[in-house]
Amino acid sequence: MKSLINGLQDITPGDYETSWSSPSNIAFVKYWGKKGHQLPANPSLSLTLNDCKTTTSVKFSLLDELDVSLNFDGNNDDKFAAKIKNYLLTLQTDLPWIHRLGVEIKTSNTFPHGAGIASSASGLSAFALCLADYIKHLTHGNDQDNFLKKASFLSRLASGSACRSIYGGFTTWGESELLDSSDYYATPLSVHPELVNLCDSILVINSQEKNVSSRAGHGQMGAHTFAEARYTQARDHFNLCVSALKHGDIEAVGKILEAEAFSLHAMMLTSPNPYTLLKPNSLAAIEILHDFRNETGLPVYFTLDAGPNLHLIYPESFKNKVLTFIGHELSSLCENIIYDRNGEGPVKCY
Ligand code: 2P0
Repeated sequence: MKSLINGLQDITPGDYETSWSSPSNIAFVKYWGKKGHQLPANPSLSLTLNDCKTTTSVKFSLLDELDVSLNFDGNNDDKFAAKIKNYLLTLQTDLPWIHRLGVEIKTSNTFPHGAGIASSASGLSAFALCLADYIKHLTHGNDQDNFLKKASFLSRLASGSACRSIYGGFTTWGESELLDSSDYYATPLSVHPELVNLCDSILVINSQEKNVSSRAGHGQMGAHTFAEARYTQARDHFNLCVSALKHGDIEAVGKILEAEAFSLHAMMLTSPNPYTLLKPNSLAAIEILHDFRNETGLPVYFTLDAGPNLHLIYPESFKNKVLTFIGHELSSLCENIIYDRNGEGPVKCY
């Protein structure tokens, strides 16, 4: 496929300031393993959140050489600035004028670090939206559909899961049987009305920084004994999950949600360099949740990101009962609980 940002080599960059707020997302079918340059080994599917988001403002200017500064929550963050600089340098073939950009970034998150919420998804999609907005400004573009597609393309190159945060509700990424599916950018997915409003209560079991990054975890899939079987399973789960979401079958969705969480963590346990990110309280919470579901029949299911913290997913109509359950039976296992839900996607602040 051709790059979505080609034909822009001869632009002369100028001054521009923009700001975007972009949410995180939680994967129902997981992206775990890559091919080529930032392309997924299997299609994935996620729900965009509402409250857990990053707000980023960027001042672009014309300089003699690329210079990136980044202020995170009021403090300069050279490590994060270096990551953004490296990312921008990966775009230099399509955007050679990147070498002459001044990029002054201010960013903040609504959620705490280490809360089991993908800050790379919200943070890098917020930055990519600012960059896409700058390109749109420089090219006088006004095609909104293409704008979001380009923003998703640019987000993916920064962090795979970030490309799914560009749209609200459910989003898919990766080639599949769906129309307009692509490995290069994400696409929104419409679902049954009964499954539009879902809650995500995040049980923060442990907020310490994990000792194996997602990038390293993806890397281990290259030499993983079970890689091909996992990609086949993920494709099957993807098709089943899309069908269940369209039919409003929360039980079928929940079954896949939990199978995907276990598979993701099984991949880590069986990697060439095995590891686990789970904690004893992660397993204790899963057992309590399963007992509760067996006793009450309520449709509340868990999933896990690449970390020890559980995301409890359930239809909004069961909120009161689930919150009482969490308060009585799970809160003592947690450092903190974050209550989120489906969201509408990114917003331009100015
Ligand atoms: C996902 N995760 O689908 C899966 C499930 C975590 C567990 O995508 O290397 O930060 O930046 O493309 O997107 C986390 O990996 O990896 C991830 P990069 P990313 O949400």
